[in-house]
Amino acid sequence: MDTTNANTALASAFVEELARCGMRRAVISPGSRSTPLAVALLRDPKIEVTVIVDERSAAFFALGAAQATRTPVAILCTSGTAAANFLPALCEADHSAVPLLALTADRPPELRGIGAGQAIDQLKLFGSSVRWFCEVGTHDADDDGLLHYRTTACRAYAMARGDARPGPVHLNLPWREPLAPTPVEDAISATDPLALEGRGTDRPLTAVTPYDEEPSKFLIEEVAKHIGEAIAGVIVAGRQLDPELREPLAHLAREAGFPILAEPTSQLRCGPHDRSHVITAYDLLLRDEHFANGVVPDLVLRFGEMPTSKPLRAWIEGSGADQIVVDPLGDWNEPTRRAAALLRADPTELAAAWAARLGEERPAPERWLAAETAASATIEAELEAESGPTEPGLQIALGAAHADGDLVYTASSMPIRDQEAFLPATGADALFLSNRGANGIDGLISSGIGAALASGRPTTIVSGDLGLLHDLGGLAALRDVDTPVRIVVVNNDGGGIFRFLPQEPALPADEFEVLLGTPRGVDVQKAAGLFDLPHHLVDSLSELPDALSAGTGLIEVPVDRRSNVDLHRRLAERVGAVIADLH
Ligand SMILES: Cc1ncc(C[n+]2csc(CCOP(=O)(O)OP(=O)(O)O)c2C)c(N)n1
Ligand SMILES: [Mg+2]
Repeated sequence: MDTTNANTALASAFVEELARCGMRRAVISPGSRSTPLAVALLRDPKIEVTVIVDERSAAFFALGAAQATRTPVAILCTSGTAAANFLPALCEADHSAVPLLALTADRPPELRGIGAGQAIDQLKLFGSSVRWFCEVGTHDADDDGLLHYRTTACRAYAMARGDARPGPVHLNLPWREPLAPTPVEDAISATDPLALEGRGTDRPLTAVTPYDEEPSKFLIEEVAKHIGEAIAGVIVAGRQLDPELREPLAHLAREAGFPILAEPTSQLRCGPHDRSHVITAYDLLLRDEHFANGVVPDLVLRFGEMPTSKPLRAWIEGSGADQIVVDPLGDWNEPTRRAAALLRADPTELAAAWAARLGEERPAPERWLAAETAASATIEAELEAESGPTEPGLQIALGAAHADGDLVYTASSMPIRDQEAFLPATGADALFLSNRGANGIDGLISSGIGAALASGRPTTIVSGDLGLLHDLGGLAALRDVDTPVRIVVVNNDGGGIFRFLPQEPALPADEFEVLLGTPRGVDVQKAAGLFDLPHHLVDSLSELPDALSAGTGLIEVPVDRRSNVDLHRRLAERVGAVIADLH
């Protein structure tokens, strides 16, 4: 990495990753704004550079080179009409599936649209002709900035190479002064070796395997070896929809001696499979520093999306463990930006193949399992002592009620977090769904009813009160559904989730309530009346089973969002104290 100044560092880290991914050729058209990248490309010994003045010709030249070698080729230009001249070649690359990386330098946001010259709107300039567009942004040469440039390079290369169809991608890269490699003292503030150096000379920060339905022998054997050698490996299972993954993953966990930290929407927490290695309480357990430090993993095998739990994310990020992500959908499902590999292969096949390769069953992860048992018992006892319904307690009560064949659709506010933290592992063969892609609170009622209709399953929708308000009209669709749809409304009169954020202590109480608490006094009974639906008020969680078995209707669970934060803290503390006694 070139540490002359922040721009040289970011640009050279970026180019370093492209080269480590396998890029060998770049075509540069001259310009000032593109200097940081031009210099980095020219100075990288693995990359052969050709300079062509006309950007249109440069892009077509690169197109020919990429087509002949079937390897991504980068094209770099300065800002303004220079970038627009890439379009014809990118159209051709799109239609003929040729991998090109269009790198357009740009002015930073403060110099756009103010008559500063040579600045056109370059955002999504090539429209649907590119497989991926990314406004890379302006960054300091700190850990976050460098990891972002490195990971963006790996991702762009993988996107151009294609899964399965290669094609062009567009990265827009704004640069601030100095554009020349003039030395600036203390410009590099990064300290993390992964940000500074990446993964070493020949390996990209994140290697991406090409999609392969039948995982290759190499992939199976290499990773199985890695699993076999790991001393403190864990499996992390996040949202994915296929119940077929349960058996092979449970088998793999047993063979490897790894716990499965299972988010409910992974379908691994509940079901008839072997749940002996399933951990449900990881969110509370990992809030305890002593426990978290005692189980630092050396290998993380991740299936499905990254779970929501903040302590889990921080623990993975801080562990320095090799993280292998099975990501068959061709996404970039990697918010830590530290994964060693993204494997594009069928998760069920991979888990089964790895389990079969491992041979002897390894001892169970006793530390995790003992903590899980202690934590679950503690949480249950603490909640039983509560007089009225609570949000965590509701998840335990729901867990006892979920039955084989049920569908559970959970809101993206507190309910999904409480479900992750508190839903016990049970044998119920239920399907857990959520709208966690974009995390909106809109449309939950409609999505849940749509899922009920299409699946024919008895359904439980768990909504917040504002979530209900947002999609009140969605209740009208219930008239088309024959199976029971129980809509549990966690009524804490406002956005309970916001009380967990730093805004709560930072804002005066009245401002917090106006802007974030937003109590709306939703009358759930009247909402039910509007659609001629039964309404059940659950004053005690012991009434929940009856309300659920009454069939379609709104089940209102009144809770207090103010005391909820304290309850969460108390539960974490109690769990911390109990597991401390285990050591
Ligand atoms: C469409 C949309 N608007 C706004 C938000 C921001 N937001 C996240 S949670 C939340 C409050 C949700 O309140 P409620 O449904 O009552 O759930 P609770 O937080 O009380 O669990 C809001 C407004 C969002 N995620 N989606
Ligand atoms: Mg609410």
